[in-house]
Amino acid sequence: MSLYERIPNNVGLSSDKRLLRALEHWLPNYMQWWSDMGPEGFQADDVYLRTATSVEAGGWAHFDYVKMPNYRWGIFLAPPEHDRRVGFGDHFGLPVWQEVPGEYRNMLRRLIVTQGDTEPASVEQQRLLGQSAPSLYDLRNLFQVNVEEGRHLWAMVYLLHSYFGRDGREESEELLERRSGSGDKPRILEAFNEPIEDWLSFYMFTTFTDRDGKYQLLALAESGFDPLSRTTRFMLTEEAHHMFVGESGVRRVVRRACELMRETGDDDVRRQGAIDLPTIQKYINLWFSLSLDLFGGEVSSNAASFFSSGMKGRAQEPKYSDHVALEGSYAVAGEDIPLRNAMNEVLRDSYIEDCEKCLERWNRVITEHEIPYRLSLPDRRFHRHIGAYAAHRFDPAGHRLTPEQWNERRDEFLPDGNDFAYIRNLCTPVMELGKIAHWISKPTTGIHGMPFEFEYVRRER
Ligand code: BYC
Repeated sequence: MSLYERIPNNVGLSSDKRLLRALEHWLPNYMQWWSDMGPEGFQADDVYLRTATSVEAGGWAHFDYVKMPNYRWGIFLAPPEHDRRVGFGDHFGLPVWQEVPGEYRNMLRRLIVTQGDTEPASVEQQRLLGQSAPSLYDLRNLFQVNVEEGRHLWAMVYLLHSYFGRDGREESEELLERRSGSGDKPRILEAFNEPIEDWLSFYMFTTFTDRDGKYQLLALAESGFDPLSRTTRFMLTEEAHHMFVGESGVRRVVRRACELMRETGDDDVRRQGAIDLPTIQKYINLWFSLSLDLFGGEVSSNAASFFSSGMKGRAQEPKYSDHVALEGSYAVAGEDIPLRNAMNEVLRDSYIEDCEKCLERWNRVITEHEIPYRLSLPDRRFHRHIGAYAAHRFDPAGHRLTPEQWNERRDEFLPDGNDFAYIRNLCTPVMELGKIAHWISKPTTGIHGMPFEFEYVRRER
């Protein structure tokens, strides 16, 4: 089968000789990377996966068993919009670009590379998790997320190969060379160098870090560079499932804790082999704060340039009334900042609002069990490493602490070595059909109309 027949696409791959040549070179390296850094120990198994085969709203995905190395990673752009215009910034109202505008080439390449870098990074972070999955259903969801992150890398590599010539090809190779957590060639953004060694971390990551993905993709979907906008719009369709995996995963852990608290009358569910609510809170503190850093500095001239050039907007830009943003200001860390310089903070605010809704849904489970406890998001100042709050220490309520106070109290706020070890020990694999680990409740429905008891992963025998 020729290359273009193996790659589902709606970008006219069969007649795009330049792209085909670039992909022919890149694909073997990608497959090598997947074999080295993709999920370890499951490559020969049949996994019930969703594959994107078109961009039709009703039927874009196909579900079937596939071995992960045979997954058909494809290239899809959302359909073009007739007479689309730049929606914000200095070029507001002019026709969108179909080719890279020369004066913004470096900026655009950097945005695409930063976005692209996160995709393989997350696969690397999650590489060993399959070996401790709480059920076949969860195992399948992990692999679904992994193959789609692989496809999102393809989406960015498509842009680099098609629009950036030789340096695009070089960047595409480097995307396969950096490694999450590596000392000499780490991934670009910090949260993507953090280890994910247990399933609570995985659910937190897919809740909070994938949700940063959603907001960054929404902002890029507004781009005046039309191929970037169309690519990211389709990526958002897949991203929704990743956040579902995270949010419902945490909800099931919370539910299990609550059930055991009610059944036994004992608040310390660690004694029953489950995860207690205060530990869940510490994980929220960790992953929410790491994900807030991904929005960059509160005051950023880079963000102002992304906006003025029309390359990166705000999430759902049409809902704002002023798309030029030359006059407004935004309150940041107690000061009024020219609006364009505050675009990272504007996006972060939309994100925080969305995260709050997630917390409400988790708290509803606790309330249903009549347990007097509430999970909450820490203050935005807490545990930050990027931006205005990075230089100081704050508690989760946002009160400033001295370095000594922080050192003394750090383990109240964030998981410590014992917490991680406890959770890791709980995560022993459960691979029997229809079975689930003791520390998490079953999902209410399965995948694609299948029951929980479905054989989502057929282990190689
Ligand atoms: N870590 O002006 P500043 C996803 C750097 S997740 C390390 O404050 P700027 C996914 C910055 O590069 C979404 N470095 O921020 C989720 C700059 O460096 P230079 C990924 C950082 O430039 C789960 C300096 O600090 N997509 O899709 O506005 C699974 C000053 O920067 C960090 C995107 O991020 C950090 N956290 O950057 C799979 C969209 N933050 O110039 C996938 C593309 C900042 O001094 N990226 N720096 O060398 C962007 O739009 C922007 O680059 C940022 C903010 C949002 C990252």
